[in-house]
Amino acid sequence: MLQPTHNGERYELTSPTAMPKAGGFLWNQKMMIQITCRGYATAQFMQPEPAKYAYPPNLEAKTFMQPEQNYYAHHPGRFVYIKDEESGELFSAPYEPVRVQVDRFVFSVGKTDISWTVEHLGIRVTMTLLLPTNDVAELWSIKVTNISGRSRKISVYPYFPFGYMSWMNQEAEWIDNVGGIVGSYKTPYQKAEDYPKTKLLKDKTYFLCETPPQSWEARQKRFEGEGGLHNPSSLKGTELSNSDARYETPTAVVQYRETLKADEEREYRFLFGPALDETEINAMRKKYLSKEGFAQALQEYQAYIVQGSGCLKIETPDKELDNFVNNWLARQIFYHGDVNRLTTDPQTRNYLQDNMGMSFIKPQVARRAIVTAVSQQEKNGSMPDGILLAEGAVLKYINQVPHTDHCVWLPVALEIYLAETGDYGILDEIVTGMHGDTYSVFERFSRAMDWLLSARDQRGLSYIAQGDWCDPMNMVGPRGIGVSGWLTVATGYALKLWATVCEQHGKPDVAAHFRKGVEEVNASANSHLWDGDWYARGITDDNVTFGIKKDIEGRIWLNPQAWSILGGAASASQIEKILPQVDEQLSTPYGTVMFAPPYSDMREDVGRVTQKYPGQGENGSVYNHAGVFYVWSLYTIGEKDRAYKILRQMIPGPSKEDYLQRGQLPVYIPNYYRGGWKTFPRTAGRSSQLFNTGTVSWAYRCFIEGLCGLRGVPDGLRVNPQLPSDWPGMKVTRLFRGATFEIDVTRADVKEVKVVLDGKALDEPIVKGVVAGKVYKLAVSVPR
Ligand code: CEZ
Repeated sequence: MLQPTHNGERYELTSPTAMPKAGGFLWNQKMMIQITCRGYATAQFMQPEPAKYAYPPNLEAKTFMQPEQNYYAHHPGRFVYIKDEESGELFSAPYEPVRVQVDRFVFSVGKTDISWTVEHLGIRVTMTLLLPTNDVAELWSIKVTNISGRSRKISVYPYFPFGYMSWMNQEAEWIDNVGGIVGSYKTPYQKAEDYPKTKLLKDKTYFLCETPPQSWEARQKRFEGEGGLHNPSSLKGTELSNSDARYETPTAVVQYRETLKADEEREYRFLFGPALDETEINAMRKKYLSKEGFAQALQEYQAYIVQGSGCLKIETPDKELDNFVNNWLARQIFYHGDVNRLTTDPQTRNYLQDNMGMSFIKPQVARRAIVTAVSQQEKNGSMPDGILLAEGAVLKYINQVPHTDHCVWLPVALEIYLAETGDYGILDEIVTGMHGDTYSVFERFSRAMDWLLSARDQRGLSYIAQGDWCDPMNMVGPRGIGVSGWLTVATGYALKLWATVCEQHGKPDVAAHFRKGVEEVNASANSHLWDGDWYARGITDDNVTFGIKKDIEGRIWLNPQAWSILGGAASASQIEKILPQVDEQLSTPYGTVMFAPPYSDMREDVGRVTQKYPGQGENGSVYNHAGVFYVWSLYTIGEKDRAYKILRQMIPGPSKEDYLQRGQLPVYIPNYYRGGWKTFPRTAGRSSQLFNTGTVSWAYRCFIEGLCGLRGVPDGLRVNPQLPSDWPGMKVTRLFRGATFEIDVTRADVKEVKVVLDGKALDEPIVKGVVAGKVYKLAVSVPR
């Protein structure tokens, strides 16, 4: 049903019904498309705000990408109908809209293309989607082969619906001059002051055909007739009606009537995308719509994706794991770091974490992001809710809700960047901010840490305002009194990380100041938040502590536990109490849930998070971002079996049951899997299908610095693999500061990790004086 092919470069799913929402995604710096095995697609491009060029047939609110998004017959998608002209039989590829059980179905997700092979009625249809690297367009090739062994008469009808483009003005028609169907519309607006912004929007969607078709249809109603999408009336005739759409829902369908000898094939190419005007459409046609144009685009796109290959290759006893880590994880990080989730105002915490992963892939990108972020620091040292990336961008949606955690992510991101590069020079960079103040990066970090220290109540606990890492925790502290247990211990962690950097940078006084801060913060956490076996999640405006034993719902939360381990609030004996509680109360076969039990109803002193469906999103799902913080905290204390178990659970598979339950291909980590394992076993484990998640930078770090234990220190690479107990060994190739490390890890009768470099045993497990360009061969022994 589902297997890796081509050395794990692709995953192939052979059923359109087993995991109906399973899909793949492609992107470039200007656009993104997510497409399911059945042909439904969600595409967005930047102009510079996210926009669409194919719409659903009804009015759609503008919103961020939705979890577990629903698909329905008229959902935007890319399809081909095939009609047997002799028998009148009909089917469609990939599967929708006709939904005929075909003889063979292969949905094949690659890193640089997505394709389908569908066989039915003796006809093979191959559809392949490519993206260009620097333009917004979809490059489709559709190949039709007669595999019936006899001569055939068929019609091929690519169907690319445009949807309801605008309630103000929309039309579509075939335009000879461009060789395709063009939908034109006006992006709706109401305020006069918005008019100038709409003037240069790409209010045309084109569907261009390399080969001129026999007939076409641009009006959705005319295409469907009374037969509907499953059996469109217009496909009954010999030709389509060549109709236009005049303030009627536009569409794009064309017909190729073919006579095919046995084994004969036809290949068609199409270009689908948005444009400003006909000149632009023709320029796109000229550039791409040919065999050579497609080949060239693919080559460029492959070169683009290769830049995101990452710095780690592993060979472990778990082949499926190797596949994911070696082929797919870095790609997902590259997507995040290179395009910032296709938004012009990423949340500050997302921006910093997405970019911190780039430290492993393209460190200069991480560097630039850290500097960009601090250049938008407020005058009082705090960080804004979002980072503005385009001219004219404004803070939108969730970024208009005050969250108090954004400063925490600065040293978190910096730590990884410094470990990877050793580039302490970044700290001395002078940055004039958008509010007109000038400080070095070092000073800006210190100011941010001082702000964290200042944003605490008389007990020393951190105010939450309308949210912390948990966006929808919006009603704990709206009156400015409530505090976050997580943010308190996270402040401890941030200060601790920063103090270490201060020491490394030769600033012992500043370090001492922040070390004292760490002690204070951790002491406050222990006096007010420790509940006997774990830490509370917070204290509300009305002084009610929650996330504690006496709560029936939201009793124990993962984040305060993970971060108290990281920040040092939790002592060894407290950790000994916490870990079994997490095992017992939070672990499920699909990962560790963010808290339990989920809330069944609104709790007005906690907020919107409690209104989400139990086990969905932040209301107690296996929220992988929270899970991966915990995994990293476990690696920092040598809890290798617990850590690995949860890390592995973030990846779908490899058993068939697991794939079916999660419903997702192992080509990315989603933001959550449903929780509620005890109450709703039927839906537990189901993937959100959302590949935007801060999880991946941390997950990569957990593999590199945790499992493989290959972590940068100022003077080199420290080696401390943390294999799960049942692994005999592993092989690793790690790129680090321009050098290549080839590492063979085996078990031996040693008390601690022993490293032999090019035949010579090292005194301590650190390879120093790393020379770029050099290959280091390490034999590493770990205790049995
Ligand atoms: O967004 C993420 C945020 O991007 O939720 C995380 C948060 O740390 C990330 O910065 C945890 O709250 O508003 C909502 O209710 C949404 O659920 C968002 O909070 C959530 C979505 O997953 C975004 O796709």
